Amino acid sequence: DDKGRGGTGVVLQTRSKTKKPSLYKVLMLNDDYTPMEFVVHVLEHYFGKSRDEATQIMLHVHQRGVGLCGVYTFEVAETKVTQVIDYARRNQHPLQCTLEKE
Ligand code: TYC
Repeated sequence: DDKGRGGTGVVLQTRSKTKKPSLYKVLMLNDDYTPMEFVVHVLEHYFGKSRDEATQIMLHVHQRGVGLCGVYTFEVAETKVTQVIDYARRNQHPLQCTLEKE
C-alpha cells in the first residue's frame, strides 16, 4: 500500500532485490619458458596495468609462483583467462592463468 506516502500511489522500495555479484581473482602462474617481456605485455594489454605495475606483478609471479592480475565478475574473469591462454598459445608460450572465487 501507499499509507504515509502522501497519497501519490507511489510505493517506495525499501529493500533492493539486487545482489552484489560474486567476485573472482584472476591469477597468473609461473612457468620456466614464457619470456618475461611477454608476461609484462599481457598484463598491460589484458589487465590494464602500467608498465611498472606489470613488471612488478610479473617479477612477483616469477619469484613466488603465482600473482594477482585483477578482480572481476565471473564472466569478465572467465573471458580474460580464456583470452590470455589463447594469446599465449598462439605465440607458442605455455603461460597459464586461472580464476579463483574471492
Ligand atoms: N619464469 C619465466 C622466465 O624465467 C618468466 C615468467 C614470469 C613466466 C611470470 C610466467 O607468469 C609468468 N622466463
